[in-house]
Amino acid sequence: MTLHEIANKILQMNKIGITFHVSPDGDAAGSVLSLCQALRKIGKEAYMISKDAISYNLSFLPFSNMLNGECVKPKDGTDCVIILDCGNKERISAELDNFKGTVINIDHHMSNDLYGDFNYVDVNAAATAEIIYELINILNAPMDSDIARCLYTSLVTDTGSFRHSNATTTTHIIASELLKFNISHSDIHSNIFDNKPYEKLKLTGYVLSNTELMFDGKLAVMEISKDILNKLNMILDDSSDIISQGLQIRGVEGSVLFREVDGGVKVSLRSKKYLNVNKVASVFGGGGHVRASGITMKDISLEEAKKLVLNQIKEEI
Ligand SMILES: [Mn+2]
Repeated sequence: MTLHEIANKILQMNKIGITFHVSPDGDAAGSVLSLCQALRKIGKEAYMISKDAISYNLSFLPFSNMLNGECVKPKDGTDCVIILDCGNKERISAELDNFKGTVINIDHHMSNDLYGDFNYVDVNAAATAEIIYELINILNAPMDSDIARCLYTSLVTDTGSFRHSNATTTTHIIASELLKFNISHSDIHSNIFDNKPYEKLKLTGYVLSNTELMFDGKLAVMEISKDILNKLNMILDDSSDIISQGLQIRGVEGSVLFREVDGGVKVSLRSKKYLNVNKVASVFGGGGHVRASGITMKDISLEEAKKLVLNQIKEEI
């Protein structure tokens, strides 16, 4: 299905719920917030569904206070739910079991399992927000600075401030179009990145000083146990900034972070140039992108998870 066809489907709907993946990152939040505003501008009864409240560093985004974790399922009379930036059904941040309306899935994850009635997945888009920018244009919804700030935030977060290899000419062209709406890219950057709790820096220091190098220095291995989080008395919502620091080491191709959670281990994977971390993750039922992927492993210890995943990386690196 083309994006024009998706746009035509949306135009046929009136009451529209929009959601994303659980634990929304900048791309998920920015995409949902911008599409919701755009749909309201063309007269749709659009609203957002989210099981989580938005994280602190994204709370500067316009209308983000409406993402408070209170609306967790479609409201009565909803024609359609649009799911953004979410690769699989299990991660959708909405209860859709009793929903009889249309489900539209718009995403850029390679591992997307096409769970929607209508699906649009563009793996070449650096962020889902790139697709949403185009969709907003097709829908003829007027762009404004609020929408532009949300979309720009998505681009910044999913491209690591335009430095990952996923950032294309298109990404930069869209960014420059958004900047025409008089938004401050510097303020956006500060809000996202210079906004960490003190404990987060302490944790980062701890994780970094315990990072190990494996496979001739090509892989940085990090871990976060429940123990250390308890010691620092903190709840960790996002560890993507920690894992990416592993890639700063000279000669390193990949970085992996094992994090102990209730009922198992979460594994994050990043790479620089050739290691296909999506391939590694898919072996364990995870996925994402070629340079950034994740796995959730249930009923397993930190040590067991490390053994299994590191063995798989050894094959690929
Ligand atoms: Mn994304």
